[in-house]
Amino acid sequence: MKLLTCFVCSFFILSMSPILSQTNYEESKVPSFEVPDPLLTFSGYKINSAKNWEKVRRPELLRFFENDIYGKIPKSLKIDSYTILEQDNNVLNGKAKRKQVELTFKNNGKTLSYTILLYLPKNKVKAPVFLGYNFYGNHTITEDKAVIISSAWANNNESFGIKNNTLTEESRGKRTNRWAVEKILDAGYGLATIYYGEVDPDKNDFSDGIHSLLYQQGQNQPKPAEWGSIAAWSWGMVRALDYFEKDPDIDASKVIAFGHSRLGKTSLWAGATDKRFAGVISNNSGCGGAALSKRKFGETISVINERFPHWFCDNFNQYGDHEEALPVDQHQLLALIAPRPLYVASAEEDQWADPRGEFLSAHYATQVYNLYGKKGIETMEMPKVNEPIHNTVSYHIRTGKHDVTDYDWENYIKWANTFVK
Ligand code: GTR
Repeated sequence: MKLLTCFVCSFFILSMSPILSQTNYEESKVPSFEVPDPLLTFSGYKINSAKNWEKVRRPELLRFFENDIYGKIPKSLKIDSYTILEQDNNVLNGKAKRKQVELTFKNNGKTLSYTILLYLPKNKVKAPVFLGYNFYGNHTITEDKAVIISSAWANNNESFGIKNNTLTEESRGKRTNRWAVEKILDAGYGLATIYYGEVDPDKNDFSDGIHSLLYQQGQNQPKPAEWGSIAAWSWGMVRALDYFEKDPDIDASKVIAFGHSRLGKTSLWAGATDKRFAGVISNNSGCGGAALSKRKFGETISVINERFPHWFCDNFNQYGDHEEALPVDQHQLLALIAPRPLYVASAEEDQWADPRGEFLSAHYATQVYNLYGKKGIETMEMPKVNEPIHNTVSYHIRTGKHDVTDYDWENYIKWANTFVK
């Protein structure tokens, strides 16, 4: 049965997608390419101070990523109201307070709500917080029976018991392995998580989610330079931060944006667009996240846009198989986070996300951190597996696959203790 499933699976993948079988996994086949200089403006002016970086270069790079990669948010929209749906000040064996807070947004006669699940260290007055989305609902990150199951659309997943695009009790606690809740609390941090599908369902359909609240009359999908889903999810993190500023239990000046994979692309974009995030973690974010696009190793722009046409703005399509035409690369996205602490993490078996491309990106972003007198990834030599480099810009590659593990969290906590707390 197992063999049969594997055979059927690989047959399906290969026959469905010739592009996947053409994926480059060989370093010798990485094309030679020029790494765009973060400190050289589009008009050829060399930046040599943090002041000029912020005044001239940072804004033009941000604009480029907005217009050509993730897409612009058409207009600002504030929280209409928030409701504490539930609170218990003595949970997880007396370790934590739990809150479930619903944020509501209104525009165009439409309403969107999403719920933040918060675990906060019980005896802390104002806690620093890790904020990150989850893939299958807040109730999957814990066995805690009180966590509300979202009624938002979800991708079907048999092993999680998700049928008819509906989340169920069956998946409660199924993702506890990815969320080191106790370790986070023991270190004096809170954890805030949101089911990403509540902000924008992860499908190529722009009739729902937050996009639909901000259309002009007659519009039913974003314009070519307007936001895709990654920008929408990032927006949701930014609005959560607005709420944190009102919550007396949270230190809103110490919120770290965390994300894995597509949600790592999301945490990077959130950190780039909102300087209030005190730090950013990219866990295995790969193509369109931390990895350099021009290396064409593992997932590429054309592949990601074909498989997930809704993630980026339509303007990004022009660079599929034309990476050389891109005047930027992802290290400049990382540089937009400077001088705030940044952690890029890879996994040895996650070649699809191009660990070396993620590492080099952190290295090339470092020159911007250096302008502020901060240390990053100064070397071009990749560290060995499980030998992290901890600086304001940190990096590790761990053994194992595309995932979030306790090892990752232990390192994020160590780094946060030194550079964020
Ligand atoms: C993959 C996608 C990656 C990554 C991943 C995930 O299929 O190709 O870019 O985002 O999904 O989010 O799990």
